[in-house]
Amino acid sequence: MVSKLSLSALALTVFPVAVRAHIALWDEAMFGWEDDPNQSNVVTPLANMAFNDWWLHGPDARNKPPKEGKFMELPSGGVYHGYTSCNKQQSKFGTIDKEKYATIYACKSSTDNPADGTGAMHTSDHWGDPNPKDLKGTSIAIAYESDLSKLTPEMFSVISVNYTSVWFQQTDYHIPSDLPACPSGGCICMWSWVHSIDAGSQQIYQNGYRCKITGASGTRSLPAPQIAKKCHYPTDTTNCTVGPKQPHYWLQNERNNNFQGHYDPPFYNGDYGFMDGAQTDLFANVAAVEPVPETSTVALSASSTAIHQELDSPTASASSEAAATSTATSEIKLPNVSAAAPSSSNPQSLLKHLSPQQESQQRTSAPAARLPEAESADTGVSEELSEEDASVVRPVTTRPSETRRAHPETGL
Ligand SMILES: [Cu+2]
Repeated sequence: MVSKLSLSALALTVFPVAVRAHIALWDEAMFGWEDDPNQSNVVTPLANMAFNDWWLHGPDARNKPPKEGKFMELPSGGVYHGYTSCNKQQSKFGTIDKEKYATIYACKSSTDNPADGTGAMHTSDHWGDPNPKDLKGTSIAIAYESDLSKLTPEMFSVISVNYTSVWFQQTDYHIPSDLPACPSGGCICMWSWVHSIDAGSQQIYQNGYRCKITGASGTRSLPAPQIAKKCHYPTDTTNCTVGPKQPHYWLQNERNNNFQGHYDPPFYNGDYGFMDGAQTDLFANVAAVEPVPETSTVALSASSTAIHQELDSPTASASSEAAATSTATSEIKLPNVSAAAPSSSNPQSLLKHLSPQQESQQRTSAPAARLPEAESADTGVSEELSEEDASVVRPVTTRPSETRRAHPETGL
């Protein structure tokens, strides 16, 4: 009896929380959204589950698609203002002011003890702390697929991370500016959270949403996302996965992509190469072979015209800027320029006039030599220059094939 009591007391000391309180990102475009303003069924954590049960929060959620026309709207280059809370009432969708404005934090206390609130947020930090240290971050990931039945976990790329969440009820997610538009039926997005080991059971949180990128101006498709490897961004990026990274699928019975132990959870922070805010490395592996890093159509047209100009007349580079300026407003698109280049001036024959040394200089400095590589970059054919340039951009290159770790049991 005595030992039972002291065990309970110990348990209360370690986990001062009703472990029932959990969190979701509330948005009407959520799979599983219900009209009930007290909804809290989609906040439950996921651990040790079959794939069908954890994937996008299970069949109950997946079978309740958002209403027609509802999208989580992610503004290109802007900020998505999310609501992360224990209960829908404690968000902008709440109908009872006492609940809605109970606290600025993600969860209100269910007792007189304020620690019950922070406990529900699975952190050892306390309300009012201006510098919380035990928050491990949440993420928004995107898949360019409208059809849920065609969707797989491997299609999701994390595009935004907030290191200091879950903490406040209102959580901002900065959206990259180089994302392409979604198909007409929208994309599917995912909110994910893996919390500190200091306050509660080990688990992941995951919800799905129909979403779209508003004001999208990106023209390139996202490269295939890779598994996020453990590393030390930004102090030592040697082992970091660069480019789009998949969310963490962890601690389930099936389809994990991370096999860290129970007490070494994968987080959405620098421990796995994620930046705080918009993920700006999405095209890092292809940017080196693209002629223009800018996303605007005008800039793209201007520069590719400049390249074209140099191809036609290698000595006329001084005038290329003027040429670019004068044609900047025309709607010349890169594919057109690329297609026209070989017929009017073959870049390969241009290179033949150069000595090997000149050629290597040309290849690393002049846009003329990059054009053919840029063309093939779209089809993933280019090998030579992409390797060279990738090593210039980031000293340690991780080739996609090396980032996958086989499942220890299935070998897949
Ligand atoms: Cu919880």
